[in-house]
Amino acid sequence: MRLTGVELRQLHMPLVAPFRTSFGVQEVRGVLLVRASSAEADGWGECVAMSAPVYSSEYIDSCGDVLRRFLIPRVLGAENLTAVRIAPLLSQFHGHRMAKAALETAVLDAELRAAGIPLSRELGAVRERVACGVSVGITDTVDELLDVVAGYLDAGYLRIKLKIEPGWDLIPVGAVRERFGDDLLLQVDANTAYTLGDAAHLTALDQFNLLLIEQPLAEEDLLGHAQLAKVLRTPICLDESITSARAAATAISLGACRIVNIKPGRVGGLLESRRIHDVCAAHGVPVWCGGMLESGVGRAANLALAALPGFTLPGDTSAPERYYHTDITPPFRLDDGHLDVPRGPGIGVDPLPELLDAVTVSSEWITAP
Ligand code: NPQ
Ligand code: MG
Repeated sequence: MRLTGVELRQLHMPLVAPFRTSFGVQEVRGVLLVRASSAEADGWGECVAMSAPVYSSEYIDSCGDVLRRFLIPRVLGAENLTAVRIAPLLSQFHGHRMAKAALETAVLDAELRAAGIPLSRELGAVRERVACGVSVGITDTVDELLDVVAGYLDAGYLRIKLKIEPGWDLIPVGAVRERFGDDLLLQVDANTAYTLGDAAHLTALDQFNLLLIEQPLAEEDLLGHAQLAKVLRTPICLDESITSARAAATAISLGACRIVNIKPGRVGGLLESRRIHDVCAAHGVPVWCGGMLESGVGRAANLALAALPGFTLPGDTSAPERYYHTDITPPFRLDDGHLDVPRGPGIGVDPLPELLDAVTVSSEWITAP
């Protein structure tokens, strides 16, 4: 395949309700979509960076810039381009994994559409539907949290993840456990909000029989997580820290985590995600698919990945109405707590032009000189 051009399209998607985490409140999702065009087929990739560098160092405009100036020009010239050649072609450029992931996914989608192969089959999926959990933001009161959780359980979600931070942890988590009982699959996500000095405090979470605590400490602090793991009974799961298969291998060897959250954007793409899945499987470490408030384009790719055998815990692959009034693809529907893995070629869904145009704020094409 040879690319004829790449489109960078910025979307503005209002959230159904503000989403509060330890790093701030989001009311709108800015989305950067990448479309890879070739004579055979077009493919789509969603860049999961946020508008500001508060989850990781990347943000939408940094991704647009590096894609436009460095990444896209490097792949536009390439003959016999395939998705597996993207990472080697881009390896001279450090970091910028979310930007690289979006470009790789767009090329992989185009390649698979041209060949008529579903992404799930290409990755090695063993499931036709995926068990879904939901991530619940910080609320103003515990009563409000209990109402929100009740609503998601009514909708069928199979696992609840509560966002926590210092000052919003033991009381809300205890209240949810108390109200919904011991059988509820419950976990928490701190998005790096604690320090090792909080270790004694965090051990009080052990009484709530959580599935896991996600990323309590800083992104770079693998040793700190390993020390924390010595005093916590609750398994530590890493999100922000796992930036590659090598990082996963290091974290597991150090005893910094017993579970891994895989997000293709954070690790540089679906192919690196599969390598992380394989490293974890070899160590007996369960994985689950994270979420970044994706539109239907990113969600479709996540579902294909989450259908791999090592994804044994419900992911943050929620239905679109959790976040949006209208999505840009035909809607995925939660059925008995599960979403179907798309069956069509590539990511298996197409953005609907009218819906896409309605939320598009800008578009530019980058073509070969
Ligand atoms: C996490 N996701 O696991 C993230 C972080 C996150 C579903 O909890 C706008 C865009 C708001 C991306 C809030 C979930 C976000 C975002 C949180 C990502 O850590
Ligand atoms: Mg997380």
